[in-house]
Formats: sequence, structure tokens, C-alpha cells
Amino acid sequence: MAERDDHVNRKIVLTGAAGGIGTMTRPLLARLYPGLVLSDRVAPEALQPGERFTAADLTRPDEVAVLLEGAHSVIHLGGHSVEGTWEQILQANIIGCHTLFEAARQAGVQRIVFASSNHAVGFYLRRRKIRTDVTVRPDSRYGVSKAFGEALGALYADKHGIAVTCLRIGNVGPVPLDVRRLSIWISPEDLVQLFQIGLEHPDIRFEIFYGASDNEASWWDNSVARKLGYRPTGKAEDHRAHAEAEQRKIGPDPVGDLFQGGAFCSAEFTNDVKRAGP
Ligand code: 15L
Repeated sequence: MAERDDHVNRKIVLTGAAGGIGTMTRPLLARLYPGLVLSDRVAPEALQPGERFTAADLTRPDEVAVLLEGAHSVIHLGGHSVEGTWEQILQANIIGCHTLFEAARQAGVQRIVFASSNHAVGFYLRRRKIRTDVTVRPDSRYGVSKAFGEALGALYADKHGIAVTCLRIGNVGPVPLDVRRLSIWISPEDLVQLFQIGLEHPDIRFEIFYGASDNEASWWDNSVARKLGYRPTGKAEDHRAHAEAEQRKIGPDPVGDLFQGGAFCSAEFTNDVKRAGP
């Protein structure tokens, strides 16, 4: 990628660095981006020698402004990462996300990779194969906040020219945790490949990719990412025996098992399943 040399050494901020995805991807990112600055409300445990850390609360514009001073790009993982009360989601994912995008605009940040989630489209039926341009069908307040983040990303891309990449991440980890995750799993290495495309590909304006490895049982058409060079190496099928063994420990979920978002769909569900989901 031609642009690589220009900004590979510049300041790249990783929010949510102490969270699950931040912890799994930090060491891989550190090898690619010497200017990486980690951020979270509190420092990650076991900060490695050479890792740089700046504390910031994403709901505090003053702290986020200091964090983004001189930054070229941001990988925005920070926020509440599962369903929560409206107040939790409002603070961490709605106000926090807006604070981040607005501070980025003011600081002259050129690229943002936003950790969206499969839960922005969680009410699609599992028998559907969906592209990235489908209407959002969130399965939770959390999913709504991710759809909001995608919309905010589109606004800052179109109005202010920030190159924004939204990743509808499935489930990140060394192996898929159950049968549902065979369709949505992504290895940390493949996720970092998607980060890299968002940070470096010269053609990015506003993009949505699915954060998934090369999964045979996938519900998602990720051809946009592939067109921009994504070549996932993880294959969920290699771990099917493990996922099925784990699944046997979980009881059936008559609502969640129909929809891509799983238990996020069945939680608080009061509808008739026939009326839910496209
Ligand atoms: C997510 O968006 C969550 O952050 C993660 O904790 C998992 O629940 C994942 O989705 C999933 O759908 O498995």
C-alpha cells in the first residue's frame, strides 16, 4: 500500500486498549505501528516496556482532546462491549463515541477504524446471507449504539473527509466458543488485517466490513473487504469439534437460535418470533 510509508510511524491511538479485543490485538499492532498510543480509563495490566499509555474517559472532551493531540489515526474500541442499561450505553457508546469523533475532527485526525458489532444487524435470520449495505436491525440497546456509531462515522466521512472504516465484529478469540460463533468468529490476526486496511488503504472513504474470518458457515457477504485486499487466514471449521462440545453445555434458546445475534435477541424479547427480523 503506497500510503504506508507516509504514516506508519505517526501517532495512532487505540481506545479501549485494556478491554478484551484491545488486549488480544495490542501486541500485533505494536509490531506494525511504532507510534501506537494505548488508551483506556485505566492502564491495561502488564503494560509492556515500550508501550505508551494515556488515560482518558471517552465522555470527557477535555481528556479526549489531549489524547488525540497530533494523532494521525484512531482505532476506536472503547465503550461498553455488551448489552447494558440505557444509561450505561448512553454514556459509554453514544456520548463517548460522539466525543471521540468530534475530538478527532478538531485534532485533524485523518482515519478512524470504529469497532461496530454484528449486533447492529443481529435480528437478521440465520438463514439469510447479508451484505454490508443492509438496513440495520439492532438486537439490543448495545446494537443500537453500534448503528449510531456507524451513522456518526458516515457523517464525519461525508462532511469532514475523515476516512472511516466500521467493522461489524463477530466474536474475537483464539477459537469459536460455540456453534453460533462458527458463523461469526474472527481470529485476532484477521481482525488486525482489517484494522490495517482501515488505517492504510488509499481508497477508504466510508466503509463497512464484517469482522469475520474465512468461515464456511458465515452469514455475511464480506466481498467489500475482500476487494480491498482482505485475505483472512482463520477458518472456524478447523475448530468445529470444540465449538460443538461447548454448545452441548448450553441449553437451546428458541428465539436466539433463529437470529444471527443469538442471546442478544432473546434477552427481554416480548414479540411473536414470526413478527421479528427480516
Ligand atoms: C459483541 O459485540 C460483544 O462485544 C462480544 O462480547 C460478543 O458478545 C459478541 O458480540 C458476539 O456476538 O459473540
